[in-house]
Amino acid sequence: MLTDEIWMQRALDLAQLGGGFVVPNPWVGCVVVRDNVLLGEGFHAQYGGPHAEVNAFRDIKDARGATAYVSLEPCSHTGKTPPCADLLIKHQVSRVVICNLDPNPLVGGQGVTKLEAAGIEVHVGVLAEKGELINRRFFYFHRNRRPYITVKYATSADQFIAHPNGDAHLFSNPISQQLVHRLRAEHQAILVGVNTANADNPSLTTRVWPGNSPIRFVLDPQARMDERLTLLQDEFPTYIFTHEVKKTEGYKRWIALGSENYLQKFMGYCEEKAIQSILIEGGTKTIEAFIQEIDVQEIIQIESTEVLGSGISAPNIELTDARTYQLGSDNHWKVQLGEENLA
Ligand code: AOF
Ligand code: ZN
Repeated sequence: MLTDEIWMQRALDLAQLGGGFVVPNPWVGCVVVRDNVLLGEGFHAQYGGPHAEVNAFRDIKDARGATAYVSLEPCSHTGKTPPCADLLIKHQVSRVVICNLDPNPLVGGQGVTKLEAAGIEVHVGVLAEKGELINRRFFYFHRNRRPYITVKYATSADQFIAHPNGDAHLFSNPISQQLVHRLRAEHQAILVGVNTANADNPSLTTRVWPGNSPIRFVLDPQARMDERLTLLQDEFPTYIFTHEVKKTEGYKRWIALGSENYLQKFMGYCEEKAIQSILIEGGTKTIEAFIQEIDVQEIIQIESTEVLGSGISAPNIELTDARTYQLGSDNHWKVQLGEENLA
């Protein structure tokens, strides 16, 4: 029904207003409509905060006989808030339209069962592909029980990522930089290798886009990180994955994985800790290792128009299916595999 799609689009638009504040929860929006009149709307605005349905119904006095459009199956579990399916039943809506079912085992179809048992008509799958796209990291994690991995790197036009001596070069412009920070806020963790950490002294936090900072991971098998680095000196947590070294100093933790199957063990650690998504920000060796040994779901290249002539080569990846966007006069943003979320 066309009306269903129009209202669901509204719910999806609202969902995305959760921006960089909801990870590792999904983006969820909800609109309540009766006789084509909008009675209320809301979205999940913050991790641990009220669910979309709670916000949508907050100011509604009478929703009897209304239709609730929810971009994700209403929850059936008592988590940080009571089950949203119960809230819809209490308000006596007569119909619930859902974009995607919730693969989270806590919910997994039971939201629908609960609603139907209460005599509410339930319709699933309106604009399902759009919902799948915006919450692709959440869905991937719950279906596969392993983190969704995005690789991101920035290059010159001649495909170098740094100067020959390893010194960093700023390829991004203010627009692509904002998008990078948006990506950081939308991933649960961010990862670099020790060479990038030592060469760039990055902080890996979210600054030029509103949102939370990801958990910071460094792959440092031989524990070679310079102790003066921001990653070791600031007040935020950093997890350093080594072969042998195991210790804790304040918010900094060194985790020993052994030298055999190191990357596999790292993934095992992430699965155990339920890390939903990881943004890999370099460098070339780390990115190539993930592409060769681990399944990567999304690749993003920022390509500058600048020519370096020589330097450290970019990862050897062919972006055959990439969508390309021009950002400003001197940057291209290429996205491959998972669809882009620039819309
Ligand atoms: C959300 N927002 O609007 C909906 C969610 O820890 P809790 O209690 O916040 O529950 C989180 C789970 O609830 C989440 O993983 C998803 O399965 C379900 N639905 N979550 O954060 C919402 N509707
Ligand atoms: Zn809920």
